[in-house]
Amino acid sequence: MLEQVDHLLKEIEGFSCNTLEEVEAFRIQTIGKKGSVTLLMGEFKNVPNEQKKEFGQKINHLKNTVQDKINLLKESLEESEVATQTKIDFSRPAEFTSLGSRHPLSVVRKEILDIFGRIGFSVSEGPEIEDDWHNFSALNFPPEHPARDMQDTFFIDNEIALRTHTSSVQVRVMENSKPPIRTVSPGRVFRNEAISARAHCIFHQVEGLYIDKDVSFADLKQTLMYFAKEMFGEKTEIRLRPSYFPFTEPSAEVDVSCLICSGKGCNVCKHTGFLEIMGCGMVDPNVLDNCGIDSKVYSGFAFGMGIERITMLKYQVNDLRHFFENDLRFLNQFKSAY
Ligand code: 2NL
Repeated sequence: MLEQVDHLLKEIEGFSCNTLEEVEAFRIQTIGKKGSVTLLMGEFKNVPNEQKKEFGQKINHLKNTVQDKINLLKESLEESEVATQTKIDFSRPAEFTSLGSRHPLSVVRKEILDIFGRIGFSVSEGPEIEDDWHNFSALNFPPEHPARDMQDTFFIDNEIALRTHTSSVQVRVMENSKPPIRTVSPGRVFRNEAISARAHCIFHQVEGLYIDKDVSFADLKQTLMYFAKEMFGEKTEIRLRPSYFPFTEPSAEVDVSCLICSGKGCNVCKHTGFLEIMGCGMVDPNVLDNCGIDSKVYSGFAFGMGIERITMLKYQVNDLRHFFENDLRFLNQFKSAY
C-alpha cells in the first residue's frame, strides 16, 4: 500500500499539460470522486495499524501535492490564455522609426561658416527685429533714400522693422568691438515680396565683414576666390562686375563659372558661362564712422550672400519654395549630406 502511494506521487510529480481541459481531466483522475488518490485514501481502513501513521502522512502529502500541482498549472495556463486573448504578438519586430536629417539650408550654412572659419572669421548673430539705425541709418541709407523702399520692408512701427539683411548684426559688432574684425553673420531676413519660384518673404543670409588697417580690394577678391573654390570646387573661377550698394564703395556683384558647363554656356547659366552668387564691396567710410571706427585709420570689405541661392546652385534646386514646404520627398534627398 505504501509503495502504491510512492508510485502515485512520482507519477503526479512528473505530470504536465498544455490546456485547462487537461488540468480538469487530471483533477478528476486523481482527486475526483473515483480518482486514484481518493480511492487510495479509502484504503486507509485496510492499512495495518502499525502502518497507519506513515500511510496517513504520505497520503496527506500526496493530496497536497496534487492540489498544488493543479493550482499551479491552472494559474500559468490562465495567464497565457489572457495573453493570447489580448492579441499582442510579443515576437513581432519593433516598428521602424526613420531618423531625421539636417535641412539643406542648415547643411549649406554650416559649410559656408566652416569655410570662413578656416581663415579666421568668427560667427556673430543678432536680433531679427531691428531698429531703423541698425538696419538702415548706420548703413548709409539717408532718410528718404529710395533704397529703403527698394527693400520693401516689413515695418512694425516707424522705428522698428524685421531686419532686411544681417548687416544689422555687423553694425552691432562694429559698435561693440575694436578692429581687427573678421566675422560672418548668418540669419533669417525678411522682405515684403510676393512668393514665387525665385523670391520669398523670408530667406537666409550670410554676410561677412573684415576690418583692419590697410584692407584692400585685392584682399576681398582673394578671400572670395578662396570661398568659391572651397564651396564649388578647385576649378571654379570668379568674376566681379561693378554694382551699387549704399553701404559699400566701390561695390560689385560676384559671379562663379557655371557649375554645369564650366563656362561653356548652358541653360542653367543662360549661355553666359557664369552664375551670380553674392554682392560685395569696400565698406563705405561713412558706415565705419557711424559705427565708431575711424575711417582714416581703418578700411574693410564686406559681402553678403543668400543661403537659398547658394544651395540652389550647388544642388540644382529649381524652385525656392521647396525649402519652406518640408516635403519629405525633397528633404530625404539630403540625407547623406552632413
Ligand atoms: C547681397 C549683397 C552685401 C554687404 C552685403 C555690408 C555690411 C556692413 C557694411 C557694409 Cl556692416 N556692407 N554687407 C556688403 C555688400 C553686399 O550683400 O546681395 N546680399 C544677398
